[in-house]
Formats: sequence, structure tokens, C-alpha cells
Amino acid sequence: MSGRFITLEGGEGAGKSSNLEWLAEQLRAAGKTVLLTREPGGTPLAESIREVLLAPGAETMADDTELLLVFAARAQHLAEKIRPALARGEWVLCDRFVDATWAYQGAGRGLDQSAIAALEKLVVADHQPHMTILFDVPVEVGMARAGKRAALDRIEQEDQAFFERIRHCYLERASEQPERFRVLDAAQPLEQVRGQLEPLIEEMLSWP
Ligand code: Z5A
Repeated sequence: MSGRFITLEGGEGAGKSSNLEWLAEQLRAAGKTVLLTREPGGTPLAESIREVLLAPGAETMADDTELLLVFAARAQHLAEKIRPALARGEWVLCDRFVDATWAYQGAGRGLDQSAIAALEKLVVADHQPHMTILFDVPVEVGMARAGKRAALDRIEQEDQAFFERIRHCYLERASEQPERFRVLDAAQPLEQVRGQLEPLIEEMLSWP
């Protein structure tokens, strides 16, 4: 792939969405063609899968169903949007990607890691991000921010222990893969979070 693939990750209310457009503007100002997208979703079909995944329904969704739907949406997203954009040489900024599956379905739900690894190999293959920015925030801070929303989706309704496992998993992955992850203190005010993003933008712009 000749483009660049950057993902934003974090728990609930970490501030990914609040910084995505701003980050894109900085890169566009530097002359990059930027595609903003998100997971689950990013294409009409994948967005339909997102609705199924997040809607609180009468029927309890089995954990394996959740895992397969997440990867089904990702397969579509990669085929229709991410891979073509990277092949055109664009910069793809994606709100969540496969690290979210390790965190939510792996650590949160406690699903078998070998199943996630097999699906990752099948669906993602070598399309791993060039950089993953982890917006790290204490769970209670993120939940308080997210709790201000009118209604919580199916996954947001989980308890604090679920989100603590997710945070721990993200931080563990970041320490295991320091070449790819950059960790921000996302509990700081927005302006200071953007201040932490500035050196990362410089780093991206220095890529050959
Ligand atoms: N999911 C999964 O289970 N498996 C997967 O593989 C994938 C996803 C890819 C949808 O993701 C759900 O899908 C998600 C994981 C699951 N689970 N849930 N629930 P999403 O990214 O669309 O939804 P989200 O993570 O719930 O988004 P979020 O809670 O909105 O987080 P955010 O985008 O990081 O936060 P935000 O919208 O930018 O900010 C939240 C609020 O905080 C908002 O009012 C802001 O104004 C405020 N905010 C933001 N930054 C600050 C600072 N610095 N100070 C004060 N207030 C702030």
C-alpha cells in the first residue's frame, strides 16, 4: 500500500471523535489527501452491520455473533474503502480498527484469542495501521463523558469492570507494540490533548 493508515483507539468518551476532524485538517493543510472513516462501519453495508451490533434489542446477541459481525463489517470496509484509498496513495484516518476487537471482544467479552487471531489473519492480513493513537482515559472519566449522551448503545450499557478490562488491554497492546502505538493522556482538556497530538503529526509528516 502506498498510502498511510492511521487509527484512533480508546475507551468510551476518550475523545477520538472530537479530534478526528481536527487531525484530518492538520494533515490536509500539509498537502495530504485524507479519508476519514470509522469502525464498525465506513460503507453502507458495514454501517448496516453497525446498526445491528449497537442496537439494544430484545434478543441477547451471542458473543460469537458479535465477533463475526465486527469482522464482517471490517472485511467490507477494507475491500470497499480502506484498501482502495491506500492504493490511491491517500491517508486513511480510521476511528477504531482491529485493536478494538482485541479490547472489546477479546478482553471485554473474554473471547478466545486464537479465534480473534485467525479472523485477523483472514480479514486484515498485512493491512495493519502505520500508527495507532491510543486516547487513554480513566474509565470513570470516559463513562461520565459518554453518560451525558441521551441514550447508551448496547455495548455502552456494559458495567465498569468490562471497560476496565478494555483499558488494560489497550495499554498492554501499546506497551507490547511501541513501534506502532502512541499513547495520549486523554483526561486532559481538549486543547492539551491537541498539544499532545502535534508532535505525532510532525512524526507522520516526517515519514518517507
Ligand atoms: N467496537 C467493538 O466492540 N469491536 C470492534 O472491533 C470495534 C468497535 C471496531 C462503537 O464505537 C462501539 O463499537 C464501541 C466499541 C465497539 N463501543 N461502544 N460502546 P464508537 O467509536 O463509534 O463509539 P464510542 O467509542 O462509544 O465513541 P465515544 O464514546 O463517543 O468515544 P470518543 O469518540 O472517543 O469520544 P468523543 O465523542 O470525542 O467524546 C465524548 C464526549 O466527551 C463528548 O461530549 C466530548 O465533547 C467530550 N470530550 C472529548 N474530549 C474531551 C476532553 N479532552 N475533555 C472534556 N471532554 C471531552
